[in-house]
Amino acid sequence: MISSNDSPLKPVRIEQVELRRIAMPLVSPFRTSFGVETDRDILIVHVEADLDGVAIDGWGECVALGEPTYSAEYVNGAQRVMVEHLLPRLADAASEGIDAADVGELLRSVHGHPMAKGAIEAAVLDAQLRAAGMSFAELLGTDTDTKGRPSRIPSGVSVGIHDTVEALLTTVQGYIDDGYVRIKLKIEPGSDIEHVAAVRDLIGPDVPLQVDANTAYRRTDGQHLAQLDQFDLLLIEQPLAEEDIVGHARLADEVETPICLDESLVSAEGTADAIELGACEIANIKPGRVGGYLEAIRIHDLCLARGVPVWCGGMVETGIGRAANAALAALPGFTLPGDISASTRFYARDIVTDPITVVDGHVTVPTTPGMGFDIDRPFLDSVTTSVETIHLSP
Ligand code: SMG
Ligand code: MG
Repeated sequence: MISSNDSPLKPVRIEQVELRRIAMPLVSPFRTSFGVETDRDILIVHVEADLDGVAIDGWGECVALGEPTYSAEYVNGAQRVMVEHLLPRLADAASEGIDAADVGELLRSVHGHPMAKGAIEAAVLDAQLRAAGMSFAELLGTDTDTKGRPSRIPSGVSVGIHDTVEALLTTVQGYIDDGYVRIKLKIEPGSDIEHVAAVRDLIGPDVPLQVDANTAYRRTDGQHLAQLDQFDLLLIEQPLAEEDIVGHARLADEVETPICLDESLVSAEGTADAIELGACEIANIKPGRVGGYLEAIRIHDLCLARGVPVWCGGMVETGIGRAANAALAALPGFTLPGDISASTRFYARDIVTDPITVVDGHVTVPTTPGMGFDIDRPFLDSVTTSVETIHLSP
């Protein structure tokens, strides 16, 4: 679909790349088993491209967090690896013209750093799509549903760990009132069974509910986690360490609730292996975590072929990342609601002019040319804390 041979997109020459850091306070602290986020320090990749003499901008959001606590990547490291290792590898091709489908191969000799690579690929793809006047959803064929109506996707919300059950219930009730069709609770030892029981009691048996441990448990916690089976959860996300594929496979035998991997899945090959080993009954697909939207599509395709349900995860993105996630999540294998909540779930004001909104529990797939958003330049400038510019071609 998006290989360079049959792509409807033309390569773009890239003159320079601007690496912008922005400071975005969260509307409320977001606590997970690995820490608390109160403000995001986000790296935005802005490619300044040219197609047949016409200037085109392309934007990509790097999902690396401020500290290497979700995964090994972190925002300062992502920026350094872009400047010192990734962007120089694009320099030769940049003056001829780059196709997003070739970025992965051009950057392959650098080990790891999928979030940094994925942000560059997204910015190139955004520029190519804008040049073609085409939306990412149109490229994917997800702009309309089977009846030709604008596509929409169900919206789930991720709820942080709360100090008390009472506070958690107040927060969850607020999201139910906002119309979210699925609740995900962050859990950790000490904030799990009782919290999930109280939320299930609050929302009743029919609202889809799932939990995310962000690697907080150990192999020996199988019987403890099996207590969650009574709450009819959609899935348990990433209970064990990122590297512990065998542990997840054993847990999948011990616990009835399906085991879903997030942090462990960083490539299509690794996902196929985890599925084969019985460690991944459901897959959380995050384009940033796997090196970009194109690898995310490959993972979707292989999961669909193997009958493994997938859903689209979130990394507390701004409207840049969220818009593209919404277009991706309308692909047919995404049979579970994603962490694609409204922009206002995390941000008082977004850096795009058309932030994601949730209506009747759904998000309309954006069809703006490019990855699905337009930048609010004055507001982006006002939250920018630094700009590093790298010249790629004359
Ligand atoms: O973007 O809505 C969102 C947050 C979804 O819970 C979420 N993400 O492990 O799935 C996850 C976390 C990673 C980021 S936590 C700061
Ligand atoms: Mg997760």
